[in-house]
Amino acid sequence: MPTIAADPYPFAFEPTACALLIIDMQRDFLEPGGFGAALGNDVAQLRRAIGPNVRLLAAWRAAGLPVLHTREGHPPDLGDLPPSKHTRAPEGGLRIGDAGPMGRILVQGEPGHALIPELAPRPGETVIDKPGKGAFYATALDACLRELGVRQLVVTGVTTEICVQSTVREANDRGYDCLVPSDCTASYFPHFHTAALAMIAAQGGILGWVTHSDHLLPALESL
Ligand code: TIU
Repeated sequence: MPTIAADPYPFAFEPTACALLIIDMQRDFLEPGGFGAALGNDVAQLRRAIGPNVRLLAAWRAAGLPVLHTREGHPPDLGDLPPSKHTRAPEGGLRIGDAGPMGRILVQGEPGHALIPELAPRPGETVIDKPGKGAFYATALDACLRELGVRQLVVTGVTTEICVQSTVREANDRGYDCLVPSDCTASYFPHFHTAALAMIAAQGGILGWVTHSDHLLPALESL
């Protein structure tokens, strides 16, 4: 069984029980003119995770291991959008459901809701639509992973301290071992990125393990 160098200690990678879970690499978060930019954020901070995700995804596909993608968003009637999530936005800025430069913000089917073309899912890869920050809340993700026999997750995507960390926390509570490659995740706020990764690996790996894709790629290539 390959071992991956990680914090707080090496991760015992079980390829037959491990899936790649790519969180919310959507145009609304990563492209200029999307939701993230409308909130005043610098999307360049997130875009640095694209290249490392492209390389990891290619290696993961070549190894024939399961890939799941998530998208944060809501149906056009915003039926699963809690008022609390709708109203809590920077004053005067765009809100979920409003018309933005890439269609209605975070609404399913709109251009901005789509995954970025660099990481477009392939047929056979699962895409989970999620209304919340964590990918397990109000989705079939847990059932899907159990069906696949998955016990370990490599979690990547954006943003480190919001949807990635929420998902790692939810997965950890459900008994999954999570490994997060630091270069494959990103935040609009670099200090939050650093802190969120530190929180995952702290206290003996209280939420999971943190690595770099440079440690993961050779293990995939050796399969
Ligand atoms: N996917 C995700 O992290 N959703 C967010 O809204 N993140 C922010 O950092 N705003």
